[in-house]
Amino acid sequence: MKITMNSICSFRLLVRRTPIPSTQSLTTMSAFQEYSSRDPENFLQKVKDLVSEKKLLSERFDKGKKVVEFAHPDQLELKLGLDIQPNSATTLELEDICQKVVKYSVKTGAPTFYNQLYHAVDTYGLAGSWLSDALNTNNHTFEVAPVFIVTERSVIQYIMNKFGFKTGDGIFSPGGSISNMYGMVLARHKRFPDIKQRGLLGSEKPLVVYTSEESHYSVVKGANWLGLGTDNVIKVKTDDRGRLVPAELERAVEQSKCEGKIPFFLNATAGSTVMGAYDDLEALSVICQKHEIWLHVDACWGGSAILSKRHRHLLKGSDQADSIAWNPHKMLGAPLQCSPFIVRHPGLLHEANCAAATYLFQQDKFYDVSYDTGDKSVQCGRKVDAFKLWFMLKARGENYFETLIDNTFEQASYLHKLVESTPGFRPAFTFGFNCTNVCFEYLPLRFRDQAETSEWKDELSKIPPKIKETMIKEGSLMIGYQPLPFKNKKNFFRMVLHCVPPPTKEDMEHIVQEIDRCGRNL
Ligand code: ABU
Repeated sequence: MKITMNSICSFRLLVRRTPIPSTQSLTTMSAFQEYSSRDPENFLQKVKDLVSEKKLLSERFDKGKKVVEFAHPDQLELKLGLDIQPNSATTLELEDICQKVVKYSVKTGAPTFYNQLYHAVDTYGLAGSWLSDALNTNNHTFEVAPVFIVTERSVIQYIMNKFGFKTGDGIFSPGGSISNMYGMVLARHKRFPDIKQRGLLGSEKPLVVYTSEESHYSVVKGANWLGLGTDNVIKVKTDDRGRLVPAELERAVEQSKCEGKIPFFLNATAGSTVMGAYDDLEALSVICQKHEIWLHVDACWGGSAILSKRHRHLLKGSDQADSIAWNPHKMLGAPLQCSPFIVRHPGLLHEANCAAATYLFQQDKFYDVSYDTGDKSVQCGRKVDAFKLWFMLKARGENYFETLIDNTFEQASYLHKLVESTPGFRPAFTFGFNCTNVCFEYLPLRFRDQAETSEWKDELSKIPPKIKETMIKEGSLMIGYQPLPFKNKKNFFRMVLHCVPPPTKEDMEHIVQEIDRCGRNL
């Protein structure tokens, strides 16, 4: 029986009015007794204790523990007991499930997890996340989310200042891919406001999007979702560091114009997914202004450098961008998801997205309705993502994050040097590293001092997946690998360094030793 407030009320009425319970009411009664005998608050405390006991939080994670207890999907399905029964599970069963969830989940707080562009969570960020989750608020109007609405406004203003926007607006979106899509929608609305109402049908000339060959795949997805067509995404060539070549952009734009198309959107990247490339925003902004193209910066990965005096030069020219996407849930360790999107044009976010729901955004409310920010969003239901970022920035202070970011870049440099100097290792690219991604190749003994023929390359390409399989099955290290066809590269490793937990020289040395241990005799 599904327990709802209605069924509980019916049960209460039943108890008052029916002296001898029927079979049906007995079932209801036992379900209700089970329901009311539960102590969910105590259960929450148990979950918190489990998090502490298993040392899941980054600052205290035991380095010797496995990063993952790997089980194949079919094994895991059996272990977890995923079937939903008519009757409730007991508290003991639930505790067992929680233990298994922790056991079989990847420990992203381990100093052996470098698989993705996210890592461990900042503990104060997590506190902010738990608090906002517990208050279960929808971040659309001031009347239901007063604290979170003002927090979002304030932290958006803070981020705009950091990236050099003197005016503008912003919103937290559900991930970088959606932020990049926000950029496209705003670009289109600014130039062709009629499309909002009339749609794309009847537009004779295709709108063209430009992005580097090294950029994130969400740009292609966005072009699909917005009806622009993936054929109208032009992947512009990059240089040896993975940066979009401005002259190639200019050439591509001229070409589109000759074909009768309308260049309207450039996605520049600040910290690309694999090579960590930072496009030259100053040079690109000049081209964009000349051709009336919106300059959006996907700074989801590399944007955190803005908090470091030593590294913020990588984002020089960000003040010229029309919009910027940044994911503090990546390098900075804010809880997933945390994706602020900012735009330099005040009012545009609302204008492009508003649909004026009369049941939410009444204009005759008694308070300043400019604080009802929900109509700027494509979502109606929107989680509170700003608060956890604001809370961790408040708790830690800017100097703390600056120190962490500088350390992360220093450790990336140290790892790059290790890769250059350790037998069997070599950088994947001659330029070194851009952001805190360190790309390298590993050669088992039998590959060393051999002619590097295409057969040799094909064979070497099989090594990263094999090493990775061993490491995952042993739970010793998680690090990514990939080919990069447009750079004529077969599989190589990509190490991604983050701020939390702060990587150390010892961690970097462990990575090299572990790969060598698993791979030297392959
Ligand atoms: N949003 C990009 C994530 C891809 C990666 O972690 O490699």
